[in-house]
Amino acid sequence: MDIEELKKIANELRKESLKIVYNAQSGHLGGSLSESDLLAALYFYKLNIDSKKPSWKDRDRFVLSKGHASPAYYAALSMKGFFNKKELDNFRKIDNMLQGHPELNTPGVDFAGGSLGQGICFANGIALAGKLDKKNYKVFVLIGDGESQEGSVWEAAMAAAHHQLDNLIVILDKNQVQETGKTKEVMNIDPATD
Ligand SMILES: Cc1ncc(C[n+]2csc(CCOP(=O)(O)OP(=O)(O)O)c2C)c(N)n1
Repeated sequence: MDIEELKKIANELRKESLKIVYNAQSGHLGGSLSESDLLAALYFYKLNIDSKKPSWKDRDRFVLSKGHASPAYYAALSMKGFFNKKELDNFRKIDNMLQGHPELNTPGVDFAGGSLGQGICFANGIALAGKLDKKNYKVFVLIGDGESQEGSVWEAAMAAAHHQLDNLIVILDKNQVQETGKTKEVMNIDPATD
Protein backbone atom coordinates (compact mmCIF):
# COMPACT_ATOMS: atom_id res chain seq x y z
CA MET A 1 0.00 0.00 0.00
CA ASP A 2 1.74 3.21 -1.11
CA ILE A 3 0.88 6.82 -0.32
CA GLU A 4 -1.06 7.38 -3.57
CA GLU A 5 -3.31 4.41 -2.82
CA LEU A 6 -3.85 5.68 0.71
CA LYS A 7 -4.81 9.12 -0.64
CA LYS A 8 -7.40 7.46 -2.90
CA ILE A 9 -8.84 5.57 0.05
CA ALA A 10 -8.98 8.78 2.09
CA ASN A 11 -10.94 10.45 -0.70
CA GLU A 12 -13.32 7.47 -0.82
CA LEU A 13 -13.88 7.90 2.91
CA ARG A 14 -14.66 11.59 2.37
CA LYS A 15 -17.14 10.76 -0.39
CA GLU A 16 -18.82 8.13 1.76
CA SER A 17 -19.02 10.58 4.69
CA LEU A 18 -20.80 13.09 2.47
CA LYS A 19 -23.28 10.45 1.32
CA ILE A 20 -23.86 9.18 4.85
CA VAL A 21 -24.54 12.63 6.31
CA TYR A 22 -26.61 13.76 3.32
CA ASN A 23 -28.69 10.61 3.47
CA ALA A 24 -29.35 10.98 7.21
CA GLN A 25 -29.66 14.78 6.95
CA SER A 26 -27.70 14.77 10.17
CA GLY A 27 -24.19 14.13 11.47
CA HIS A 28 -20.78 15.77 11.94
CA LEU A 29 -19.18 16.14 8.54
CA GLY A 30 -16.19 18.45 9.16
CA GLY A 31 -14.43 16.18 11.64
CA SER A 32 -14.99 13.23 9.31
CA LEU A 33 -13.41 15.00 6.34
CA SER A 34 -10.31 15.99 8.29
CA GLU A 35 -9.73 12.59 9.87
CA SER A 36 -10.05 10.63 6.61
CA ASP A 37 -6.32 10.68 5.81
CA LEU A 38 -5.54 9.47 9.31
CA LEU A 39 -8.13 6.70 9.14
CA ALA A 40 -6.87 5.58 5.73
CA ALA A 41 -3.31 5.33 7.07
CA LEU A 42 -4.42 3.54 10.22
CA TYR A 43 -6.88 1.06 8.73
CA PHE A 44 -5.11 0.33 5.45
CA TYR A 45 -1.47 0.53 6.51
CA LYS A 46 -0.81 0.53 10.22
CA LEU A 47 -3.31 -1.32 12.41
CA ASN A 48 -2.75 -5.00 13.09
CA ILE A 49 -6.39 -6.09 12.94
CA ASP A 50 -8.52 -8.82 11.35
CA SER A 51 -12.10 -7.99 10.36
CA LYS A 52 -12.96 -11.71 10.56
CA LYS A 53 -11.94 -11.71 14.23
CA PRO A 54 -12.99 -8.30 15.64
CA SER A 55 -12.44 -9.45 19.24
CA TRP A 56 -9.04 -11.07 18.64
CA LYS A 57 -7.18 -10.48 21.92
CA ASP A 58 -3.87 -9.45 20.31
CA ARG A 59 -5.36 -6.89 17.92
CA ASP A 60 -4.19 -3.30 17.91
CA ARG A 61 -6.86 -1.09 19.45
CA PHE A 62 -8.23 2.07 17.91
CA VAL A 63 -10.04 4.60 20.08
CA LEU A 64 -11.99 7.30 18.25
CA SER A 65 -12.09 9.80 21.07
CA LYS A 66 -13.85 12.42 18.89
CA GLY A 67 -16.76 10.02 18.53
CA HIS A 68 -19.00 12.53 16.74
CA ALA A 69 -16.79 12.03 13.67
CA SER A 70 -18.35 8.61 13.13
CA PRO A 71 -19.26 8.80 9.40
CA ALA A 72 -15.69 8.40 8.06
CA TYR A 73 -14.98 5.86 10.81
CA TYR A 74 -17.96 3.72 9.81
CA ALA A 75 -16.98 4.06 6.16
CA ALA A 76 -13.46 2.80 6.99
CA LEU A 77 -14.78 -0.12 9.06
CA SER A 78 -17.16 -1.21 6.30
CA MET A 79 -14.47 -0.83 3.62
CA LYS A 80 -12.21 -3.01 5.77
CA GLY A 81 -14.96 -5.66 5.94
CA PHE A 82 -16.16 -5.42 9.52
CA PHE A 83 -19.79 -5.10 8.37
CA ASN A 84 -21.83 -4.71 5.20
CA LYS A 85 -21.62 -1.36 3.46
CA LYS A 86 -25.45 -1.30 3.26
CA GLU A 87 -25.47 -0.47 6.98
CA LEU A 88 -24.16 3.00 6.10
CA ASP A 89 -27.60 3.81 4.63
CA ASN A 90 -29.11 3.44 8.09
CA PHE A 91 -26.81 5.89 9.85
CA ARG A 92 -28.56 7.58 12.78
CA LYS A 93 -31.83 5.76 12.11
CA ILE A 94 -33.57 4.51 15.21
CA ASP A 95 -33.00 0.83 16.15
CA ASN A 96 -30.13 0.52 13.69
CA MET A 97 -26.53 -0.37 14.45
CA LEU A 98 -24.73 2.77 13.26
CA GLN A 99 -25.73 5.56 15.62
CA GLY A 100 -24.34 9.10 15.65
CA HIS A 101 -21.75 8.08 18.21
CA PRO A 102 -20.07 4.65 18.02
CA GLU A 103 -21.42 1.85 20.19
CA LEU A 104 -19.76 -1.39 21.21
CA ASN A 105 -22.30 -3.58 19.37
CA THR A 106 -20.68 -2.52 16.09
CA PRO A 107 -17.98 -4.98 14.94
CA GLY A 108 -14.56 -3.30 15.04
CA VAL A 109 -15.55 -0.63 17.55
CA ASP A 110 -13.54 -0.72 20.79
CA PHE A 111 -14.69 2.51 22.41
CA ALA A 112 -18.10 4.16 22.72
CA GLY A 113 -16.94 7.74 22.15
CA GLY A 114 -19.09 10.85 22.20
CA SER A 115 -18.41 12.56 25.48
CA LEU A 116 -15.22 14.39 24.52
CA GLY A 117 -12.08 14.18 26.64
CA GLN A 118 -12.34 10.53 27.62
CA GLY A 119 -10.53 8.65 24.86
CA ILE A 120 -6.99 8.90 26.20
CA CYS A 121 -8.18 8.01 29.72
CA PHE A 122 -9.79 4.83 28.36
CA ALA A 123 -6.83 4.06 26.09
CA ASN A 124 -4.44 4.40 29.04
CA GLY A 125 -6.30 1.52 30.68
CA ILE A 126 -6.05 -0.74 27.63
CA ALA A 127 -2.38 0.15 27.16
CA LEU A 128 -1.57 -0.53 30.82
CA ALA A 129 -3.47 -3.84 30.67
CA GLY A 130 -1.47 -4.79 27.58
CA LYS A 131 1.77 -4.22 29.45
CA LEU A 132 0.63 -6.16 32.53
CA ASP A 133 -0.52 -9.05 30.30
CA LYS A 134 2.75 -8.90 28.31
CA LYS A 135 0.87 -8.34 25.04
CA ASN A 136 2.44 -6.70 22.02
CA TYR A 137 -0.61 -4.79 20.78
CA LYS A 138 -0.56 -1.03 20.40
CA VAL A 139 -3.33 1.41 21.26
CA PHE A 140 -4.00 4.30 18.87
CA VAL A 141 -6.20 7.21 19.96
CA LEU A 142 -7.54 9.95 17.73
CA ILE A 143 -8.43 13.21 19.47
CA GLY A 144 -9.68 16.60 18.24
CA ASP A 145 -8.09 20.01 18.81
CA GLY A 146 -11.33 21.41 20.25
CA GLU A 147 -11.55 18.31 22.40
CA SER A 148 -8.09 19.10 23.73
CA GLN A 149 -9.57 22.01 25.69
CA GLU A 150 -10.84 19.34 28.11
CA GLY A 151 -8.69 19.07 31.24
CA SER A 152 -9.04 15.29 31.30
CA VAL A 153 -6.97 15.09 28.08
CA TRP A 154 -3.98 16.60 29.90
CA GLU A 155 -4.48 14.54 33.05
CA ALA A 156 -4.53 11.42 30.90
CA ALA A 157 -1.39 12.52 29.02
CA MET A 158 0.35 13.03 32.36
CA ALA A 159 -0.74 9.58 33.54
CA ALA A 160 0.44 7.96 30.28
CA ALA A 161 3.89 9.50 30.74
CA HIS A 162 4.03 8.49 34.39
CA HIS A 163 3.19 4.88 33.54
CA GLN A 164 5.60 4.92 30.57
CA LEU A 165 2.93 3.71 28.16
CA ASP A 166 5.13 3.40 25.09
CA ASN A 167 2.44 1.19 23.49
CA LEU A 168 0.07 4.19 23.33
CA ILE A 169 -0.01 6.49 20.31
CA VAL A 170 -2.12 9.65 20.50
CA ILE A 171 -2.92 11.38 17.20
CA LEU A 172 -4.27 14.93 17.19
CA ASP A 173 -6.48 15.88 14.25
CA LYS A 174 -5.50 19.53 14.20
CA ASN A 175 -8.08 20.83 11.72
CA GLN A 176 -8.14 24.16 13.60
CA VAL A 177 -11.93 24.30 13.90
CA GLN A 178 -14.50 23.01 16.34
CA GLU A 179 -18.27 23.08 16.62
CA THR A 180 -18.61 26.79 17.38
CA GLY A 181 -15.65 28.40 15.60
CA LYS A 182 -11.88 28.42 15.18
CA THR A 183 -10.07 26.58 17.96
CA LYS A 184 -7.60 29.46 18.38
CA GLU A 185 -10.52 31.83 19.03
CA VAL A 186 -12.75 29.58 21.15
CA MET A 187 -9.86 28.66 23.47
CA ASN A 188 -6.35 28.45 22.11
CA ILE A 189 -4.52 25.22 22.96
CA ASP A 190 -1.22 26.33 21.43
CA PRO A 191 1.72 26.27 21.81
CA ALA A 192 0.82 22.73 22.83
CA THR A 193 0.48 21.69 19.20
CA ASP A 194 2.66 24.23 17.34
C1 LIG B 1 -17.89 16.65 26.80
C2 LIG B 1 -18.50 17.16 25.52
N1 LIG B 1 -18.78 18.47 25.39
C3 LIG B 1 -19.34 18.94 24.25
C4 LIG B 1 -19.63 18.09 23.21
C5 LIG B 1 -20.29 18.62 21.94
N2 LIG B 1 -19.40 18.63 20.80
C6 LIG B 1 -19.52 17.74 19.80
S1 LIG B 1 -18.39 17.96 18.60
C7 LIG B 1 -17.70 19.28 19.39
C8 LIG B 1 -16.53 20.01 18.80
C9 LIG B 1 -15.29 19.17 18.82
O1 LIG B 1 -14.24 19.82 18.13
P1 LIG B 1 -12.95 19.04 17.74
O2 LIG B 1 -12.46 18.23 18.89
O3 LIG B 1 -11.96 20.03 17.19
O4 LIG B 1 -13.44 18.02 16.65
P2 LIG B 1 -13.50 18.13 15.04
O5 LIG B 1 -13.29 19.57 14.65
O6 LIG B 1 -12.40 17.29 14.56
O7 LIG B 1 -14.84 17.62 14.68
C10 LIG B 1 -18.39 19.54 20.58
C11 LIG B 1 -18.05 20.65 21.50
C12 LIG B 1 -19.31 16.72 23.38
N3 LIG B 1 -19.54 15.81 22.43
N4 LIG B 1 -18.74 16.28 24.54
